[in-house]
Amino acid sequence: SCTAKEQEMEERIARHPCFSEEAHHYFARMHVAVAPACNIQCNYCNRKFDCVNESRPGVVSEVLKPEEAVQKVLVVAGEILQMSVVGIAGPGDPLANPQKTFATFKGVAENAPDLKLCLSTNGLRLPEFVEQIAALEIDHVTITINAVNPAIGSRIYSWIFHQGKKYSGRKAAEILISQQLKGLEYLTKKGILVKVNSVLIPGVNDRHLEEVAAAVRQRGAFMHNIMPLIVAPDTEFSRNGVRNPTSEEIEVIRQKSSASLKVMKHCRQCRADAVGLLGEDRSAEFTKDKVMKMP
Ligand code: CLF
Ligand code: SF4
Repeated sequence: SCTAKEQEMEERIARHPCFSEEAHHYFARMHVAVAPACNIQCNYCNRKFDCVNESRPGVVSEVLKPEEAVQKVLVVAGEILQMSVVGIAGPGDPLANPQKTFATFKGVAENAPDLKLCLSTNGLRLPEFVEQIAALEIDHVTITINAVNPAIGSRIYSWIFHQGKKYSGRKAAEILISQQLKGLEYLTKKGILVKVNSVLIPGVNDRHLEEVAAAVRQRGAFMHNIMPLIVAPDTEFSRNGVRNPTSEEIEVIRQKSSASLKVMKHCRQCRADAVGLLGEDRSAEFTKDKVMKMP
């Protein structure tokens, strides 16, 4: 049997390919890469490439201006009829580029009101922007939370840049974690669906992710997406011999997390300019060059 609340939830996610496993067979998403800057340094990130929070390392997306992004959305939505969601996930952190990010969402909402808006962030500036997110009716947000314990967080982040100051070590992790959890709580209080991404880092946070799952569940997170680390060259982790998790490790940790909340298993670690069904990459058909020439 299905309660009214469950049914309402099903309807809200029915056309979102990430929030609903069923939907990913029928509905497509596109990302617009309008956000180049980032305000933190993750030890798995090589700045030459897209933000790892929602993408595999080694991918370089072409940055667009907000008006170019809106034009691209209109072109792509005209070509790919299953398109249901427009996300901003990079190539840096969307909320470290708030003017660009919100101008893009606003432009999409005005010109293509049927498309859902989706935001993915490291969460550092999330509490500041919850009102704006709600006002634009962005109904799906992802926060990448790799730790809720600052001692573990200090092994994942080298520094953060917050309100005009740079912090490192434990203090940086403390501020970031507190902002992420506050942001999560504010969003869920407003009824916005929040997915939490965690990068599974063997020997660093593998045994801690169960605690992350419980902490985010308690604050109303809808779903947990445990993404395997893919060690990129020229990063803190590659220099320190951190390895990728095995598929058995991923399975075991997802299993543990599922005691707290729904676990996503169909993530494809998309690029910041991904276009199409999950697992299908049509970004090359819609480069800036091509899109600006289309009517
Ligand atoms: Fe994009 Fe992310 Fe929105 Fe999806 S992706 S901003 S929630 S529309 Fe999806 Fe891609 Fe995995 Fe992200 S498969 S990387 S979870
Ligand atoms: Fe890199 Fe993304 Fe982390 Fe910023 S939030 S340092 S872009 S992985």
